[in-house]
Amino acid sequence: MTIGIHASTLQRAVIALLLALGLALASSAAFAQTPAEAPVSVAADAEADVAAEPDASAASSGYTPMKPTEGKGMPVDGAYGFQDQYSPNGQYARWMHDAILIPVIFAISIFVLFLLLWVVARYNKRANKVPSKTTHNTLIEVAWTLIPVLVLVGIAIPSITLLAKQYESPPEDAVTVKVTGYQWYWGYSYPDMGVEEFVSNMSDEATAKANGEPFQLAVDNRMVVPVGEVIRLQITGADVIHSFAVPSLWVKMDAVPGRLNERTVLVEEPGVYYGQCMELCGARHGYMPIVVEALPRPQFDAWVRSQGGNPEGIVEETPVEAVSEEPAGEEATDETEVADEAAAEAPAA
Ligand SMILES: [Cu+2]
Repeated sequence: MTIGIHASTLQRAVIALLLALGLALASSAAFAQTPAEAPVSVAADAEADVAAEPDASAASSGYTPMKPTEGKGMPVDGAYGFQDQYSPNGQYARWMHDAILIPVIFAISIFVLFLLLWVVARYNKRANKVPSKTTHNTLIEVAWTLIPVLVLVGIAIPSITLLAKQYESPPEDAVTVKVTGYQWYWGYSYPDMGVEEFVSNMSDEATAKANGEPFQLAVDNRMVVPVGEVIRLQITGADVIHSFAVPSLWVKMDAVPGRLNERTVLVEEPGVYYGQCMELCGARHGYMPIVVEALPRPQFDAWVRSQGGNPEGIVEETPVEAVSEEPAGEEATDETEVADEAAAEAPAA
């Protein structure tokens, strides 16, 4: 009788353990999968439309918006976990998640489950008529203090490394992009290259489809960056707090009014990368997507010129004497204002 009960308890324990193992294996298999090469029929259909689309300014400037690659830089149906990463920080973060965090979590969960089942099976009233009076065991106490500490240190090292990488100062020649969140669209400007702020709004469904882009992620004017170069993102908000986030580039930074938050990003491959505002910012929060288009340097330069900027950097302001001849206009720069103030103060002295 006792043996019968014992056996069935063990049987249940083994089944539970097998189920847990099955679950663990299933999810690690899912993590290992890369998004399958989805059919590109949508993109292919749209290619002809876009090629036929007349775009005089693009043609003359040498810049044509790049076609997105299906499944790259965008969410994939039925997928979970991180999107494929196209920046060094993103790849490091994904490696940390897949190779460290997930195995540690599963190992600990399985171990604790095993201990629980073992206690249930071995130390119940029927199996263990005379309970032990043990209260202390130095070896076990040292082990269950030290081992968790070591596990946490093992996680903390790559975690703090990742944190530090994300906040590394950009090199001096980094391309600066100022990103401003508005209710409910984004504005981008390239102050060092003289590209004035332009506004980026969500495309309507017909336009997005025609361009082979995912609806509600496509925009009319993209943020264009050079590939393989460090980009200095200066992010702020104009009205409320927004959050600039592109999952496949491992970028997420709050856009706070009155603050200039900085993040760097380096895109390793040319491509079109989609993101969204990730701070609840009002009624149309869900409709202010972000599109980052990474281009090789020559195409990027062509895009900068098409926006009226100079990829070599803007020429320094004209000397003060040349400026002081002109009456202070509405578009007076800081320097002319300073010059005017100096001129006004001079006779009084
Ligand atoms: Cu927003």
